[in-house]
Amino acid sequence: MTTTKIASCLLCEASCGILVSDESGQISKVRGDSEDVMSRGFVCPKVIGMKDLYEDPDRLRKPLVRTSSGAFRETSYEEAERLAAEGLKRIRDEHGPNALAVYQGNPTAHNLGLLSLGQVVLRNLGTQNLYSASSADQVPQMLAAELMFGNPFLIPVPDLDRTNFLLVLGANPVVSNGSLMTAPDMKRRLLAIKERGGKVVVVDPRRSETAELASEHIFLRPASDPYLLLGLLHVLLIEQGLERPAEVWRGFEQLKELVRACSLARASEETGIPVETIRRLASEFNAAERAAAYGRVGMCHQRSGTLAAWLLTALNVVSGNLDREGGAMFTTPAVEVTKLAAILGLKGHGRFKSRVRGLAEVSGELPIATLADEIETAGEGQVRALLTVAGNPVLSAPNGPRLDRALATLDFMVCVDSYVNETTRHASVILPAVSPLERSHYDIAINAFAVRNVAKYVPAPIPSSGKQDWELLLRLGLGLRLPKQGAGGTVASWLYRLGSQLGPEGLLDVLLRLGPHGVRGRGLTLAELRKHPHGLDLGALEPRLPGILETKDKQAQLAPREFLREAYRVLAQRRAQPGDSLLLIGRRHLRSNNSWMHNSQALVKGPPRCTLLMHPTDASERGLLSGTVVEVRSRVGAVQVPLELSDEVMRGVVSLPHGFGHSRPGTRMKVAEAHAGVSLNDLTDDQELDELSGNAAFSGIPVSVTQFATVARPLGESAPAHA
Ligand SMILES: Nc1nc2c(c(=O)[nH]1)N[C@H]1C(S)=C(S)[C@@H](COP(=O)(O)OP(=O)(O)OC[C@H]3O[C@@H](n4cnc5c(=O)[nH]c(N)nc54)[C@H](O)[C@@H]3O)O[C@H]1N2
Ligand SMILES: Nc1nc2c(c(=O)[nH]1)N[C@H]1C(S)=C(S)[C@@H](COP(=O)(O)OP(=O)(O)OC[C@H]3O[C@@H](n4cnc5c(=O)[nH]c(N)nc54)[C@H](O)[C@@H]3O)O[C@H]1N2
Ligand code: SF4
Ligand SMILES: [Mo]
Repeated sequence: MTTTKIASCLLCEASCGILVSDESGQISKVRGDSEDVMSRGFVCPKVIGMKDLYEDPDRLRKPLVRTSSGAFRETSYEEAERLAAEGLKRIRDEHGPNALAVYQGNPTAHNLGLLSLGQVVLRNLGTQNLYSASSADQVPQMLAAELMFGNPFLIPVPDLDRTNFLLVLGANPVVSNGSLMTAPDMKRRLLAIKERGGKVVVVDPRRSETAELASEHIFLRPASDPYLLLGLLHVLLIEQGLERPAEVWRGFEQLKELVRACSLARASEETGIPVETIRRLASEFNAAERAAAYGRVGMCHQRSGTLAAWLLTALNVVSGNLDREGGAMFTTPAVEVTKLAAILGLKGHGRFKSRVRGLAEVSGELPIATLADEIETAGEGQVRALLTVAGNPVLSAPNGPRLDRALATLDFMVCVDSYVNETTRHASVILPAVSPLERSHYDIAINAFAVRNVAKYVPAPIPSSGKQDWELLLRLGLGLRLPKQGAGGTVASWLYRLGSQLGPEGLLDVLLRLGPHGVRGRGLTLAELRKHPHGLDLGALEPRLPGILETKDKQAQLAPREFLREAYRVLAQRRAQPGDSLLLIGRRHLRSNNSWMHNSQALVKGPPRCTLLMHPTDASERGLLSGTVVEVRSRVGAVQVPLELSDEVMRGVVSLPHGFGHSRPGTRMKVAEAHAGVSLNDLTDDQELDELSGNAAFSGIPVSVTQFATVARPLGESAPAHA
């Protein structure tokens, strides 16, 4: 008998609606749901991962504990949970709360239980050592939102379906399927801009898949985005003398003064973009009836990532495109993440600093780039135990090998994850996470960044035999005698008690009722939402200023003082001459997702993807041939990888995908190990940070590239049997 269940694909931010068919207990098919309120039947090739993850024989079904011989042994949930809680509690009792660190990975963002109860537990641990993938990702955008609008989650989203000009800086939505811009079927939506007479302009050191379909692609030197933005603002404010925007904006004169200090010649010199191109781009952007500038990880992964995120929003403001139809807008999500953030202590920055490097927290978290320092450096508050949830920092953090070595020295480590991977292989206890098909779902985070206001709840399409992440964390919390008064204060501990009574669904119901579409709006509840299994459309984005501002004076800040100070400091420096170095950037692939979807045969097949892309002229200058193995060396390490020549990267730039490097001993992912590749983060530098937010500055790492071997066989790939 076949039954078909409505669900959501939880593999990326697009959150496409899917239909899961089950034939006598076996998943027979996963396909797009044509009635889904947002995706209307669209799915990408990665969707097969939902089935493959469920069926993957390497996925952990039982908890693992490490025995005295060093090997893992399967055990019951009861024993694993007890050992995990005891181990963490012992460290906390002996060395204080800061001796226990937490790292949360990216899939947390797609997990109802982890985003509701999970956060409540983790924010109640009372440790300052909270880390997450955010500081390898979007924390510059959060800090810019915090200082401009008063809440880290007030990040404007391009009104993609109504804009006539989309300027894309450091994002590749055709491959990533959109990020902080949730909109399934990105290709169609981008092409639609061109079809309605508009323009898509992509600024990227690589002619990406998005650049290929754009109206125009402009190469820029890695990590020079703030200069391009200063240049664009210089054209608008100084050359064209644009007027002060609406009353709600403070700091217009200060912004103007700043951009005056950056001449177009300087902007051009830093970015490698001709002055005339900067001038034309500024004019076209400003002249467009509705325009939105959008930036993502390529914009954030740089030493001035926060400056770039701020100036990008400033460009939207001064051109009159912020908070208006077709521009960059704020959402009205059914669960108000801004309020949740406030309750959990996520509002604020610089309230405490990291022990070793003195790096400031943002939203209650410290930069992942400094976790290894905190583990390695002895003294009061040294990190001795780590809890990881849905993350693989050995592959995702800058200078992964150093963190890898540091993890091996921990007294105790608990991981909540589905695999024994490069990180969890160090665990004392692994608590298995069920596959995405075994979880109910509501997108607390993603809906807050969607190009339409939508809400959708789905029960788990496949009944689970394992425990949910949130249950595991709640049990750990109980073992640690929580709630104590955590970073979020008494409200967070109250929420802990409430949440543990209600569970994620109960908490979700409360949050929906308290949200803008709840008692204050159309009376949305979870019961009501359940009646719309394909999701509920809550309307297009609407202007929301000044009502949503959370700054002290209820005004929006166009030129926050901290940002100005940093911008002048940066302007006073000159670009270091790279000498013979090439600048390394990353890339993503449609059939891959960070480090953890390389264990699906269907998704890894095809030519090897972990190659170094280099411009043919740079290669011939170094006497390097396509298909041979080169050694790439940075300050922190070296890898050997096959070379692929292409003029899609600009001269002086090389690109390696992130998320590979599956050849470390002790992992249990057979398919991934056979397609190991090398880790980009064996080369990236834990000392290279965005000054303001502490975000990892992955983009533009200086490297040298030399011949390693003339054999074409990619290292890290299995040798052919006859070789
Ligand atoms: N050089 C470079 N480095 C980068 C990036 C880059 O572009 N360049 N990108 C950065 C970005 S944007 C990000 S977000 C990070 C990602 O970095 P991480 O979040 O640290 O790593 P992922 O590879 O996403 O690994 C996710 C882990 O979660 C597990 N998992 C999946 N679903 C669940 C679940 O529901 N519950 C639990 N408990 N576990 C689950 C998987 O098995 C996997 O081990 O990497 C960053 N690192
Ligand atoms: N298929 C797939 N989808 C994914 C993921 C995945 O791994 N695979 N990861 C998910 C995650 S965690 C995230 S955060 C999102 C990220 O979503 P995006 O930000 O759209 O992801 P990327 O493909 O990394 O795009 C970054 C772009 O920035 C460019 N770039 C690099 N350096 C610079 C620079 O200095 N300046 C400028 N202007 N551009 C630069 C790169 O060449 C690249 O094209 O994608 C999500 N979706
Ligand atoms: S774009 Fe692909 S991976 Fe992302 S949610 Fe949709 S089907 Fe899943
Ligand atoms: Mo990310």
